[in-house]
Amino acid sequence: MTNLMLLPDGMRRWSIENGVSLDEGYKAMADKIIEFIGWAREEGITTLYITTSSAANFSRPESAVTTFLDAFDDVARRSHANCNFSFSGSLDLVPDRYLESLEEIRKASDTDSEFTLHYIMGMSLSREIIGIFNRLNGKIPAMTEEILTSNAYVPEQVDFLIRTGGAVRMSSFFPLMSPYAELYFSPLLFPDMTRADFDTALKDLRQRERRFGGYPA
Ligand code: GPP
Ligand code: MG
Repeated sequence: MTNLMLLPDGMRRWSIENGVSLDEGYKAMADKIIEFIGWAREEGITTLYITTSSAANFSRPESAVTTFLDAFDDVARRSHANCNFSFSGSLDLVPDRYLESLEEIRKASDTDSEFTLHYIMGMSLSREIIGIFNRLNGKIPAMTEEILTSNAYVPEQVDFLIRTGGAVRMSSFFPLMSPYAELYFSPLLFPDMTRADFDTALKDLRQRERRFGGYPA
């Protein structure tokens, strides 16, 4: 049981490099994610988390926000029939029509599937923690790791994380309660990623010695 988180980055630059609109760039992302889901499933990944945006991404011009939300909605629509689909995050930032659409897709998805596709929308560690505090303040005697984990945007510890686009930073995308996530940074713009690139990333991640703070076995 291995889960993977994907941070697909680099679509604006890909659009410029290829002389196409941002919309076309995000369409290329959507097609690539559909392929990526296939690769992940073939490799035995049980849950694929995709960070659809950080909270800060919502301060982009409305048309750019609509462009990425439409693309992710399209991916969920195209893939939900044979996977268990869900989503979480700073949902107060997401316009209602997208939430309604994703909720409909979630309900129609195959909840018995052995593979889960899960979107994390509007990632932000501070918003996540503030949200948990405000929701539970006065309702629990004390915070525990279990309560924190079960209220986090990502409902389990992330095993592997792949970020494309060349930035070697987590920005707002750090998954809470995932201290031992193995990170892989690729210089590729996401729509350019190939199966061979994916295999290289996964091979690298799989050969890491995961010690979770202990001594080597
Ligand atoms: C960013 O591409 C991608 C998204 C908004 C989806 C999630 C964001 C992550 C960083 C994972 P972009 O529009 O920022 O392109 P570029 O990096 O070329 O500016
Ligand atoms: Mg970017």
